[in-house]
Amino acid sequence: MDVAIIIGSDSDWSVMKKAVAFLREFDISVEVTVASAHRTPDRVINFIRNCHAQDVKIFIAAAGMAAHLAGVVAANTTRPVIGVPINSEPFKGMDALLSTVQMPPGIPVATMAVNGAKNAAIFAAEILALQNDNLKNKLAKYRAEMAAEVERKAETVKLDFLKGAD
Ligand code: RP5
Repeated sequence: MDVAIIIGSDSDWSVMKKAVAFLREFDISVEVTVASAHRTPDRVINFIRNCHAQDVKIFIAAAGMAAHLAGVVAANTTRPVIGVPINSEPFKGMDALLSTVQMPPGIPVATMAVNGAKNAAIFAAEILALQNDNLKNKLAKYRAEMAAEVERKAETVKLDFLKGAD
């Protein structure tokens, strides 16, 4: 197994399924579970142990509010942990962002943007690509397609601009 995703609640799934979609598109093996650092701390630890047994290479941990899930995952593995703060009321994800990104020295979490599920998957792919040329080529193609899309958008806006559209 390449990547394990831990979400703090099923309410995080609608955001995090975008990470799963990207990883599957790139043929990266992934599994997902719900485990909460504060509601089910033993479940988090047991899942991480099980992932180690399956040689999971990267963890992605996503939680909202001040749940500290990614930090707890990072405390229990030396494999890379990517954190995704989830947007929620009343602080719009700022609480989750700070609880994920502001890890004290010694136990790092690579923190993405609030709701940054897709970038978490891309970042995981980039780490795996260090030892996988096929994946490296796929990522290069993905970037080239994004660049081509910007060129198409630029052309569309330019044509509209020249027509004097408001
Ligand atoms: C966090 O609390 C979860 O990650 C979720 O984002 C948030 C709210 O959880 P639910 O009340 O929706 O289960 O632990």
